[in-house]
Amino acid sequence: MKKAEYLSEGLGELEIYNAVVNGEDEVVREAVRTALAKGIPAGQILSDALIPAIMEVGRLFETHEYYVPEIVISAEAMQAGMAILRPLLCDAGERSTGRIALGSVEGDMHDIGKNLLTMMLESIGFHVTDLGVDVSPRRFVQAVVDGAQVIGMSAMLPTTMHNMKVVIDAMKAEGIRERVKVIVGGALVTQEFADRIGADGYAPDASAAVRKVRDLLSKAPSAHSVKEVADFKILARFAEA
Ligand code: B12
Repeated sequence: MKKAEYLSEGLGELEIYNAVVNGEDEVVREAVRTALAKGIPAGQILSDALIPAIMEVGRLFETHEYYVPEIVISAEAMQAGMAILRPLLCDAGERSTGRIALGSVEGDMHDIGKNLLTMMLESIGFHVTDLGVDVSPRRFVQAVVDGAQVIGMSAMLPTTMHNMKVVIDAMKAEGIRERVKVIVGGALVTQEFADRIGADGYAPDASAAVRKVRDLLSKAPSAHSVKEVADFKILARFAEA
């Protein structure tokens, strides 16, 4: 296993990292609670331990040291840690009236990146509807009808990315495309792809996505300003690294 030397052993971040890579969800829960009790901010645990760990899992998959069963177990361990952090990251003082619906497109079961984005948007006060994974175009359209100002679509596979365009086309067919801003993301998604399918925005990571959503909402008639929180800045620092 590639060791994350920069992580602090004493504060428990290295233990969290190793436990995610090894797929030990109970150890992750315990170590996250211990790190919080030692005063490490939730955002730092996420950006310095959980995210680097799942990236390492991705690297191990690419080098054929890990296979799908290992990734599933590591992803579950990561989600176990995120579940503990979620209420802490989402405890925003100021609420925004920005309404966003997020989902992984039809055929795509990856949701860690989407869940991270959901947490970050909630942490700065947006009202986020998580549509889940394998979301049909009809369900995205319904979210717009239900009042979402921004639709966020996530896709991690070359075989599911095209479903983003299917959703945009379905919005056009229903005559609701102009009522909503569409932002897309995921490992293989690029700005060029976003432009090609007619999305309003693209972002390579969750912190850039938050900035993009704020930008899109500021152009919308009912946009409201939102407050940055410390955890968001920590995540932004990670994304820039
Ligand atoms: C974990 C994982 C899984 C888990 C998913 C568990 C879960 N609950 O999500 C499981 C085991 C289920 C899985 C299954 C598969 N996977 Co997989 N998986 C991964 C892995 C290792 C990590 C993905 C991840 O969570 N990254 C961490 C998060 C934080 O990053 P992220 O998802 O990229 O999200 C960030 C940005 O992309 C962006 N973002 C994401 N969504 C959105 C949305 C918006 C609107 C915006 C603005 C931004 C944004 O912000 C996020 C946060 O910063 C990647 C490897 C990799 N390098 O990405 C492969 C990977 C994505 N998987 C891959 C494959 C092939 C598969 C399978 C087909 C494997 C198989 N043979 O069965 C299946 C497909 C299942 C399906 N139908 O979806 C390939 C896809 C690429 C390709 N060329 O095909 C990858 C790249 C691995 C590889 N190198 O081959 N996988």
